[in-house]
Amino acid sequence: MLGSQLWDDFIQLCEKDNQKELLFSPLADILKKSQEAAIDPPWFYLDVRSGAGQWHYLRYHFETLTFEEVQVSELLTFKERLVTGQSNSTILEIDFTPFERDVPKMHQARSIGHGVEFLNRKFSSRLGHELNKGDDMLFSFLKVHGYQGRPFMINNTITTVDELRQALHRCMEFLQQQPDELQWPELENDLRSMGFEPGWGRSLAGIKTSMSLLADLLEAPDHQNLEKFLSRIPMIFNIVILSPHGYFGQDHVLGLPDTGGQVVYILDQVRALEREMQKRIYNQGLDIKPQIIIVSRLIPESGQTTCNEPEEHVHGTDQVNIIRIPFREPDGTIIPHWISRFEVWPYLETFSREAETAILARLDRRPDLIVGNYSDGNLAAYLLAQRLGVTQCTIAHALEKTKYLHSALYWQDMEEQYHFSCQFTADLIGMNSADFIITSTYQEIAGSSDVVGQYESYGSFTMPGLQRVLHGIDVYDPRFNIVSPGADETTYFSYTEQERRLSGLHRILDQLVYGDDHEGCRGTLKKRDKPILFSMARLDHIKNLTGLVQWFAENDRLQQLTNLLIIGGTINPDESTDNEERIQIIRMHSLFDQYSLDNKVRWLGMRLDKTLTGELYRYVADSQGAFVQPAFFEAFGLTVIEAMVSGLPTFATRYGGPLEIIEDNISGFHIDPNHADQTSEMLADFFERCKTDPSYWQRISKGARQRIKERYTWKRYAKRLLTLTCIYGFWKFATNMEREATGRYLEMLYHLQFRTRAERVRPSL
Ligand code: UDP
Ligand code: LCN
Repeated sequence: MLGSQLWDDFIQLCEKDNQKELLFSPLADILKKSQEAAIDPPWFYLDVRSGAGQWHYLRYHFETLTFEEVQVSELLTFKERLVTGQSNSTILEIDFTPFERDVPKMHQARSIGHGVEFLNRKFSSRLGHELNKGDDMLFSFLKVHGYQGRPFMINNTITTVDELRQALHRCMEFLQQQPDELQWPELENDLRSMGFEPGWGRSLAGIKTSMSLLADLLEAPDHQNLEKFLSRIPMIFNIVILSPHGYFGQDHVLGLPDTGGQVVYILDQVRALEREMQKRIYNQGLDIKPQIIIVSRLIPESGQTTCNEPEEHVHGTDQVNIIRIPFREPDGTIIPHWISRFEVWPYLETFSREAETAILARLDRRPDLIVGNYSDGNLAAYLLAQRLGVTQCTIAHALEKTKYLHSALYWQDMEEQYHFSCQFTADLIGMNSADFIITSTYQEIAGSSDVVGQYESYGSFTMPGLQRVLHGIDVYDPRFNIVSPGADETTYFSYTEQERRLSGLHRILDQLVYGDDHEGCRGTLKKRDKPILFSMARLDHIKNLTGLVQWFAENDRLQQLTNLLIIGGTINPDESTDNEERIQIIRMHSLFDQYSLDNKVRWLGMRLDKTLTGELYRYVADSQGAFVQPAFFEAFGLTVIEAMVSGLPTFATRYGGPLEIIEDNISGFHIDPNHADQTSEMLADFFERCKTDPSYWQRISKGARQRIKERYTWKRYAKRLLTLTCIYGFWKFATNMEREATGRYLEMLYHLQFRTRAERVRPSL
């Protein structure tokens, strides 16, 4: 029984029995915080979430009237019994607790997602306490850097920490006497004779800063200086990014099955990363061109896309390329067609081996960082990083576990379609092998006061008959770091920036929005003088675009006040290759028919290119309209930040990332997709208020733009990701964070559990 249902029943009971005071009792407190209940008389079990990542498991006996706290294994076993009907089934228990004894953990919920700050504080004090040992570590770390045989930072003439101290002192005195405009090439000979190699900086000021930071650290380590110094060391020249499953390309891919925000995210991410890497390398005084490789799947039958090409250069970059590797049958035959992300599991191992060969051939050295995306990319990243001994970063974008109700407990019922036995095991391996995990929001890790975080849901769960996870991941682990993405600033900018606006596109937009042609669209907007209520997404069930159409259809006031514009899917169900999408298309048509919406709603069943969508958000803002993101759950929500930065008041789901992106009634509004009437009234109230008080629209629009500018930019993202790579690289080197024992455990999990399950997956055509 879900916690929400338990709570509703409790309220009803209190009202029926006229015992309203019970609603304010400690019992009510516990029931309200219960995520689930499991009942099989005389036992009644509860799992109570008292805060982020804080769980208590309780059981009550109806006959003896006793309440007691139990171990999580007890609750999970009880649940298994309810599902399978079998008692005492023997099952694999997975528990990472014993491997985490030496890993420092945070204790405060507000520290979650700030792992690197915590590690820096924790270890820099340790560096200080362990006196010479800490200095030795820094010294040895400086010695390992170089590029293609050329050492950076210090050379072999400096052999001890004391010598390093003296050399720094001498060198800083020397630099003090040099003219400010000198740069590394002019100083190189002198500095080399003192034991220093390139990497300290290009300008004299830069070199001095790096040297004095190190001198201070050798004197007394402190966490801020440590972060500053480590992020100045030249360590990152090549990055590999893995995104195997979808159609990964630059044209005609958005909206195809399994291809959405992740592609947009990665393409913007690599551009920002390359710029930041180039800037850093230049400032370090080096002349090396960084490279980024995106590894995706080569799909021979890939329609209008370029996903059948083994290589593609990324527009607007110098050295970023997409390399595509095919999926193969065990006999080596290439699989020609697209395969759903739920069915890719048997192919990833050979994919990762072939990727390794291609990467090494291209770079001629090991990459400095491997980033996995989504469950499949993270598993492939694990295999690669393990073989190459490279720092591994995990990005989930969305974890499927919380998207499907009881997806672990009733996995067997969903296995044929979704293969969660593979996916959740891959997730456990990916997140536990990563050196660090990047998330877009806090929510993604640890949820909110009443919603469990996506990562948190891997804390403990059971998949009856397969595995009982007692401790899968801890949200207080310092691996977690919140680094939010941005919206591409060249495409998405405020409607007020008139001089940058693409007014040449307005004729096309007029036609798309108000035209009456029906090629690929349905419905016509008869009245032009109303604000546009706009939404755009893939036409998946979870995106709930049909829900929004229904709210609109059932609210006369909202219909009077606005025009509804929907972009998503295709209007012809026969054109869709995706089952879920087909169901949504049919539902959309039946809503149009049932509520006679053809004169009130415009549905564009097409994918618009990025330039056009960029201007469309602003075009909608010109009409003093708003954007709605009505999803039942949205992991992050790129459309939300795109709309906000364009200046559109945005109403977005309170389930997932948008709850954090938007500050309610300041930079937008939170809506609850499960309470249709309340939400549609809220929308109508907003437009009614704006009619009498246009400054209200302006206020929210300004708040939205400001929020994105302050928090969600790719520039900030790139700086943070590179800094994290340097710092985790250092701690991995300096401590036993390599987690050797965990590595061995993960290998068992991979070979004995994951592979066995993956072998059973037979992809459907
Ligand atoms: N998008 C687009 N054209 C469309 C539909 C979507 O360009 O017709 C883009 C949208 O602008 C956004 C991305 O696709 O950048 C969707 O990302 P989001 O995070 O909102 O959702 P996801 O599809 O990843 O679940
Ligand atoms: C996947 C999702 O479902 C979205 O919520 C994110 O915005 C997107 O990836 C990019 O991370």
